Amino acid sequence: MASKPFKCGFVTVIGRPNVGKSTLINAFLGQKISIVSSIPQTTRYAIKGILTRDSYQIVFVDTPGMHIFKHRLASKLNNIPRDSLSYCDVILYVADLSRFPVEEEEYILRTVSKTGIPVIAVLNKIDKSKII
Ligand SMILES: Nc1nc2c(ncn2[C@@H]2O[C@H](COP(=O)(O)OP(=O)(O)O)[C@@H](O)[C@H]2O)c(=O)[nH]1
Ligand SMILES: [Mg+2]
Repeated sequence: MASKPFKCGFVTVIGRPNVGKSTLINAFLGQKISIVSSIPQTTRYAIKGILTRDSYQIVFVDTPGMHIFKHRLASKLNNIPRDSLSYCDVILYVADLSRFPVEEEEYILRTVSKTGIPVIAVLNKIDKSKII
């Protein structure tokens, strides 16, 4: 009997600070690999979590939130998600429905769409949604 082909890929999780990216990755992995905090910019590096199953392996890349920067550190933090996009197979774009979209949303979507990489939109915090 032919065995299933083993698949492997990188998934970069991107979005504004505090939308729930780290929470989502921790939920996928069933363990806390990434800091979850209500304080924006807690994830300062691209943290990778690997989910391994019989027929696939997914490397989730958690990134600092992307935003329009007002100071130097924040500007550097934008480089991390941007670099993570250069090697991933799928992008998970996380939107926080408890807040109304702002300029940053457009900035991130513009960055993401330029890559040509398939994007899955995750509508998060629907429990506190102001939109749907
Ligand atoms: N109400 C609500 N809060 C959430 C949800 N997902 C994450 N959070 C909270 O949002 C805050 C930011 O989460 P975090 O994963 O650190 O966001 P990140 O900055 O995008 O990685 C934390 O206080 C989480 O507990 C959700 O679906 N609903
Ligand atoms: Mg985070």
